[in-house]
Amino acid sequence: MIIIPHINARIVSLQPENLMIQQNKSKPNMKSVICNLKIRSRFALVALLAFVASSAAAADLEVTAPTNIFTRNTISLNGDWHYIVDPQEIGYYDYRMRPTRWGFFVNAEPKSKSDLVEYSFAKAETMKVPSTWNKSDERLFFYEGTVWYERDFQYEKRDGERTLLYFGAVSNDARVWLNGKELGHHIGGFTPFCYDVSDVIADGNNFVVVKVDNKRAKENIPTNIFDWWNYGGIIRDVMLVRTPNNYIEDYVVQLDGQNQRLLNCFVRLKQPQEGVKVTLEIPELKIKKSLFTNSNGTARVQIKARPRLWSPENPVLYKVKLQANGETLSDEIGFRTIATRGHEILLNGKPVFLRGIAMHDEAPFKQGRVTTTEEAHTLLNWAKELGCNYVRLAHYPHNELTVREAERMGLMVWEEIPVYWTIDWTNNATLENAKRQLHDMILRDHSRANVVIWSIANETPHSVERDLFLSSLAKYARTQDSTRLISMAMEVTGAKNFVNRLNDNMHEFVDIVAFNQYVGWYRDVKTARKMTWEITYNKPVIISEFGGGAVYGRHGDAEERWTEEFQERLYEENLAMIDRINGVAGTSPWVLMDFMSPRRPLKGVQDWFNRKGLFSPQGQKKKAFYVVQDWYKKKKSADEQPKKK
Ligand code: GCB
Repeated sequence: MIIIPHINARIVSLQPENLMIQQNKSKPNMKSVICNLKIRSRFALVALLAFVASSAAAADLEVTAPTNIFTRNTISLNGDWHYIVDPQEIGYYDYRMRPTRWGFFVNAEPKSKSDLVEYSFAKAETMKVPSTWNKSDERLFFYEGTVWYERDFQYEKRDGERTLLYFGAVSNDARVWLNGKELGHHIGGFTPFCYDVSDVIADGNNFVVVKVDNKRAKENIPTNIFDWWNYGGIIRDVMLVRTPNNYIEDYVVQLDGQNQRLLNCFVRLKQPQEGVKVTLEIPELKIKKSLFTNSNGTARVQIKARPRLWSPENPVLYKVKLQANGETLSDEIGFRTIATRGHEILLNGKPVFLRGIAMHDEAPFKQGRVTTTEEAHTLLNWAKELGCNYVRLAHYPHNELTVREAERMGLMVWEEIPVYWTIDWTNNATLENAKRQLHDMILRDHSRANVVIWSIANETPHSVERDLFLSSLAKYARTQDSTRLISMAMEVTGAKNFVNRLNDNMHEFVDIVAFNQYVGWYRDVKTARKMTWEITYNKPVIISEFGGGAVYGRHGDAEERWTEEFQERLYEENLAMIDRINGVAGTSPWVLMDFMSPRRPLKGVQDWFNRKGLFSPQGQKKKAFYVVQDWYKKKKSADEQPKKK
């Protein structure tokens, strides 16, 4: 705020008429305010600028996004939103690059025929939300910058309720205003966020404005470089949520890790209110319990039960009902345990080989992000056809719909945050950003039985700073969820005489050592037969990536890059090699479907696609698909054989 009292008084007294009028004007803002107010002294000018800048800062109304959004009392705000492309951010900064009070979030319209307003949401084109702008407007295919979104809606306010405004994900940086009031600023393009708008939303007409920015930056998570398309936009669902005044913000109902006849249940209310009755029902297990919250607003209980266990062969889910303060939440929850023993991964106490495939959150046939269960189902069904019991959701949190669909289909899941390649390891804000993404991913999905691994990073260059950053993330992940396995995709170091070593200080912080290797693609395939592997850690090993590119329908001999035959041989050689690596408990070849990447410009071959898919973007199977499918058949029958203890 302004520090000089007499200036302050003057400006405040001027505010109602003069400043309000100016709200309608975009470009001339500071210049014309200054003329209108006839402020001549430099001192007064500085003070006015300070006032404007400070008033642009908003109270942060962000609240934790409640878990299981789909069961809540929601009103969808998906659909047509107006949008304005703003490469110079004129809707946010004035012509001196200071945040302006009269930005696009005001949603101005001229009040008289002489008024100058140089934008109009009402006249702007519309785009479907959720979507990516790169695939919705061909002019924005390569665009990295700011796009403004606006939508009007009607709302009926009810007494005794709260209203939340929920975003499934906005890539990558979002500022949100409701009826001209800034609600907050959210960074991180793949996790949900939410505002309590109870005091901002109006009974009747409302408008919401979102400034979305997908510019890359060194200190971001992900950072400046990454091998996938930098899709921008409101990429997941937008909803209003009606809740009781004090609602269930989070809950977990899961099988005890040590005792398969015990369920651990935890409920947390939004506010720390004591003595609130919470009812928990699992009708099929004949469970009906009343719990009462403590002074933290949380309740915990252990319940004896003998549920059938969730597994890929039998992905049984139980209907679970929770009630508190007049609100009923329903979920479908699976019960299972996940653990490791030496080199083995144990699902429900039994060793299991993770027959996986890595995949991006990219929609089949049309690209852009996955926005529907149907799209998720198509991709996951391809994974099932391949013989998978597991998918690696690389390299950032995918749509919640995908995780849920995978659970119904019996696919275990590795979830990951985009700590990818050359992160700004010494930047504290970067670490906080990574933690926040990890936190929000875990909070969103910790009731899903199929999520077995939280991954904290991918292919990061070794250094002391990186070790500090990643170990801090690993420890943090355990404080958020002690029941799942922690991993990360490491790299192997090649040595003389075809020896490969996995040598990573992070081994002690993870439960599973996973690594990516590209013998046959970035390294010569003919050497695969000679390779030996030294992995000395007594932990299960997952080969989190291997593979190579082929254009679907391009044929030739196995020596010719980009042919299906080349990729097919690469897989044959790799799988034979992997069979000789000690301790391998799972694989996720790279990758299910060709995906878009700006690092893949080769014309006539890549055309902006990373071609390492076993499927083309149109869902056609390349020859290598069948090689992996055969191998997984063998792995499956080996798993089904009785094991010697
Ligand atoms: C990797 C990365 C993955 C890339 C892949 C490739 O190691 O983890 O994101 O897309 O290699 O195709 O080079």
